[in-house]
Amino acid sequence: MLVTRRLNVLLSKIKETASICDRHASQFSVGVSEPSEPRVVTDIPGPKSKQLIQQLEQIQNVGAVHFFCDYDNSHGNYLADVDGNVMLDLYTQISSLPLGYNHPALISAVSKPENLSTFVNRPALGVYPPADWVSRLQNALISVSPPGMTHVQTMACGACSVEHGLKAIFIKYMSDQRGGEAPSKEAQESCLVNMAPGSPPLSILSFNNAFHGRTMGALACTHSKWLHKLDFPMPDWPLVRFPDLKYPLEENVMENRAEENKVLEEVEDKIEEYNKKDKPVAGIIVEPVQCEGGDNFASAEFFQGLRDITNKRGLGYLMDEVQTGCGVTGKFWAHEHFNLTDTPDIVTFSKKMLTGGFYKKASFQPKEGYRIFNTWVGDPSKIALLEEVVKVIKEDNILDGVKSTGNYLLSGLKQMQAKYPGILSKSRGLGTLCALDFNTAATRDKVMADLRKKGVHTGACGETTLRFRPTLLFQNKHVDVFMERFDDVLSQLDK
Ligand code: PSZ
Repeated sequence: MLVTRRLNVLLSKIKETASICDRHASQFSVGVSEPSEPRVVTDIPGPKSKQLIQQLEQIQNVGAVHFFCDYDNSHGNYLADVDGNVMLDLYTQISSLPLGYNHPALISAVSKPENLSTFVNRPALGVYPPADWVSRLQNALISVSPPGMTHVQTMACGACSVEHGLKAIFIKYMSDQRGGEAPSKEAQESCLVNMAPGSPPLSILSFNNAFHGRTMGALACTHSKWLHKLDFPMPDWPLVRFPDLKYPLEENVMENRAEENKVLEEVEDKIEEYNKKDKPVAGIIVEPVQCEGGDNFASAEFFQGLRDITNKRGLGYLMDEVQTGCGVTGKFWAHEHFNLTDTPDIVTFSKKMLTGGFYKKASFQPKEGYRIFNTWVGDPSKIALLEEVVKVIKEDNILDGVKSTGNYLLSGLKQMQAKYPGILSKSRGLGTLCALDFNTAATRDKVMADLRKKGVHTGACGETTLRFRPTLLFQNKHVDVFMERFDDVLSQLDK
């Protein structure tokens, strides 16, 4: 009853906001009502946020808390805080909001009586799935699976998905080594004490500046910031530099191709080196665009090169789409832009997909049950929400909107770069996954702080990069709100 009452309050608030909100002609219909511009009434964090931060500090470290939010009063692309400030949100909960705040389709899914038991009962899905589990998986996940991928496994978070994706690669590698035979008694016993042959000294190749999560296996493949890694023992796994490309990509094709070919050679050399020192490489993990590490792009040819190397050597190829998936690049999966001749073996997802998990080729499906497993293996209530997200994406042609807004955003960034050449460089992007670099980290941070004062919330990545991670419902009118304030802030920098 309490839930229903709260929902009703939320619904009526949303209707109320809808009636007072600006409804001027929009570029494409997104079914949400939201303010027409930011509103800043206090410092951010304001007094209420500061008080709550102090209280939280009694319980937790608050070093990462920016401000406290008022989610009831956040709508679409606009995030409200507890002090009554309303910000255009270009960072969206670390890139994890597909349809913005309080989207009517999601509110309606939560309010439907037939969904009640899905939200109330959290089953151990691997052993006791509900009757509608198969159809929900089909609607929410299989209907948007990357081309050629038929199997999917749900999980909790991004790191958890990477962790289990890596395990699927190790299982496949060792199963191939055994020629499909069952593991020996010696293997079964030795793995219990972390010894070979049951615990083989295999490795995974990853790239510098990569981010794949913070659990121990995923962290071994993460190389973006020392804060993530310090103090943790890590396996000796091969690391290769990610191509360092020149932007704009379309004007530096030959030079970039040479750089990527060099890196592909380094990948082959590194695999040989680790095979020789008896730490055979079982697979390669890579992001289609390196996000946390600085929005670093590489070409379709580079990712095809990695596919060729892994296929030639019988290694697994994990494409980590935790941050790039769910349509943000204008295609549902970023690696679809690469037109690979053969799909990756594993594709991990989380963030905008609302549930974690990974797609896998049928050949990467373990034979035995309980090999890729934990208590919940995901959460059906997240799948119920994802089902709605996927429906909205398809019915409202959201990906066309992402492409057109992305083009508009990138051309705006290029104009800004031309206007402030001493400060801005390397405007780049695919869909609305856009970024640009600053001359120094200090300037970037100052611009972000000044933008916040004008009610625009942004995110950083890499050393000097400002990145854009808006919702899929981000439109030209939101770009205009941002650009006006961005220009203002940049023009004031030297004054
Ligand atoms: O500081 C952090 O822990 C952050 S900030 C952004 C992320 C994590 N991104 C998460 C992420 C990712 O971008 C990619 C490509 N792979 C895996 C992950 C891990 O996802 P979570 O955070 O859900 O474990």
